[in-house]
Amino acid sequence: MKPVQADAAIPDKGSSKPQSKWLRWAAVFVCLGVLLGLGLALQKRPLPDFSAMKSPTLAEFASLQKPIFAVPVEDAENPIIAVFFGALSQDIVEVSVVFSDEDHPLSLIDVLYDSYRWNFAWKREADVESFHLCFPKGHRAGTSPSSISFPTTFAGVQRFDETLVTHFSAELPYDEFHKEDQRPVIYVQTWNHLYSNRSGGGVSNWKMISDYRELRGTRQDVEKLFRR
Ligand SMILES: [Ca+2]
Repeated sequence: MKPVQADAAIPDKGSSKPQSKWLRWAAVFVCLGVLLGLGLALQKRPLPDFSAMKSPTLAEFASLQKPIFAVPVEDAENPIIAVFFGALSQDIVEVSVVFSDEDHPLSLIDVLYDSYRWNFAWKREADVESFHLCFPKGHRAGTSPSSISFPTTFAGVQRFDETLVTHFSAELPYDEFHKEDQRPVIYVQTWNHLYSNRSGGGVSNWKMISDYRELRGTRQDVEKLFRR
């Protein structure tokens, strides 16, 4: 009679147990991570008191042809709450637009992304996106910019509801912008508020925002306000 080879015949129950155990633990950690994220998300920080801040009064800002913003009607829940103007040099004015929030097209990602921004990245739920009005060297007050520069805030041809958005950079001649009352029109093309000089992104309904709270400060100043 041939002897039974016990090792070969018995199913390897022992090796599957640790594997399922690890999977269970991984699931627990993922759930805890999500719950932590959601919990932290509830700790929204209040907005800085913009109403207590004074509007820019310096001559270089008074004569500025301030931009008009074209915003998608479908992004109406995230309005512009303030626009900061700050001189980076004699020839460059930085414009930082503060939106109340930004909403990713996928709701679950939006919740997690909001939490990440509030608690870890920028300490704010508001979205701030900046661009530069670039003037000719030695310009006088009232002169139009020669170009507008978008450092990592240019949308390119991306759609409003792009799920994975790329931050492009571009500097465009001032002539390539539409004007209304001699003011340049900046299109807010994507859900995370990247800009363009033309109507695009699959957006058909735009709302023109020409009156907004104007404040004085560079992007650096804005970030300091939120980190207080
Ligand atoms: Ca959001």
